[in-house]
Amino acid sequence: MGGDSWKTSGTLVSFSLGGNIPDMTPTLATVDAGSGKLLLNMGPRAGFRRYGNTTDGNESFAVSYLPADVANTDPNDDHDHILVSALGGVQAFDASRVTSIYAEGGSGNDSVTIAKEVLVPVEVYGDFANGTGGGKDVLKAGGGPATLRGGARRR
Ligand SMILES: [Ca+2]
Ligand SMILES: [Ca+2]
Repeated sequence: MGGDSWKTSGTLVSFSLGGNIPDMTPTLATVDAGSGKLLLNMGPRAGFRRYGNTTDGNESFAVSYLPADVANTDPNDDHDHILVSALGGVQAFDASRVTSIYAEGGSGNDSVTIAKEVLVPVEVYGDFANGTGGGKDVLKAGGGPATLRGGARRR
């Protein structure tokens, strides 16, 4: 009897909760399935981050390019990726699915930096696309066609 109950408790201790812990990582951007537009989850889309800070305040987003690496054995990096960095995290998107990048900084002092290696068209607003909102925004375009609007400082 005593031996059986000891075994039961041992099984419980080794039971893994790994698969049951929900992913609480903020969603930094979303690819629109129809248009292939990569929508940065900032400004009016801050709520789409879902976890962590979901407020449209001072936001800083950076978009960079990660070329494919076929030399190693990891199949996950065998194609090019667009990387979105914000809020201390990084998320990778299959570059072949991204046709353009869109962001509205909304309220607050926002920063959006698109690396020069990113060649898809970019449309970025420091505030809201309709011209409302405010803050000192810093926008930097990538290597492709760019529309940058708004903010006290524009680059
Ligand atoms: Ca903002
Ligand atoms: Ca702003």
